[in-house]
Amino acid sequence: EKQGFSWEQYLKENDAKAAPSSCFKQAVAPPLNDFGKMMKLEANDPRNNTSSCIATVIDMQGPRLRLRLDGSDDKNDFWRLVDSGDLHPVGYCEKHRGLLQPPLGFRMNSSSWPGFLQRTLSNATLAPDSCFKKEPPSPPRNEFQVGQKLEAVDRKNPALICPATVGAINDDQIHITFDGWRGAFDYWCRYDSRDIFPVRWCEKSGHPLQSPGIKASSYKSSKMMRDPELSVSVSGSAASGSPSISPRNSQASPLTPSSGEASHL
Ligand code: MLZ
Repeated sequence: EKQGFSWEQYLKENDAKAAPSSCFKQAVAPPLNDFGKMMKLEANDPRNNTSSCIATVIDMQGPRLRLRLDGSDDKNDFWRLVDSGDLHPVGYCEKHRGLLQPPLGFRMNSSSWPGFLQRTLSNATLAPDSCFKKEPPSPPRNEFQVGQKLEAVDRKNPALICPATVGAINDDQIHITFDGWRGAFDYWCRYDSRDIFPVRWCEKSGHPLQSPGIKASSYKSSKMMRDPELSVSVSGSAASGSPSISPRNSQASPLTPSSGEASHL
């Protein structure tokens, strides 16, 4: 976020280090986004990864595309980087002896698929080859260390990239913990996941970066004043020796009061 969040200040305040960019499977310079909205391409169905499908660019943020599979509903959109290895120009599947498949949950009956495919591709704007950037290589091994800061996709709100910390490491897996969010959004991923980025990637690529949630201590005081019920459960858990607040619905209880985020659900 332009006005608010500064990595420089944040790292200093938290006496923290950024994970070096050599840890990540991301291009040193973020790739350019040459796609346009409504362009069509081929992508694997995220819910059925062996299927190649036709996808439409619904939205874009920096080098990320919000994609919707043609014939699917609007509830299963997904995001991919323009240098993702599973995006291809229309025609790629056929050239590689494959058949384009209807997406999982195709809205019509399957006998109408060939006709649907033909209709969806006639008069479509196909993304030109030059839009597709080469996928960067994976670093040879997991070099992350616990405590390092990074930027990571919030997989529950995949339009968002947020400040995060490496919470744990297990072989090729790292645990992504979102700063200020008490664990509700955390996940494990491979060290070469495309959902994690070095500090300042958003700034460099023109992608918005969310601000971290606020610290549990300041959260308690501000939230307690507005929510007497929570204040009871806070003191209750403190009395029982529990180290953190345990709200009834952790997902609906962000640590942040930040106004701009309500619309992301
Ligand atoms: N509206 C959502 C946004 C959560 C974003 C958290 N990112 C780590 C919520 O408040 O649950």
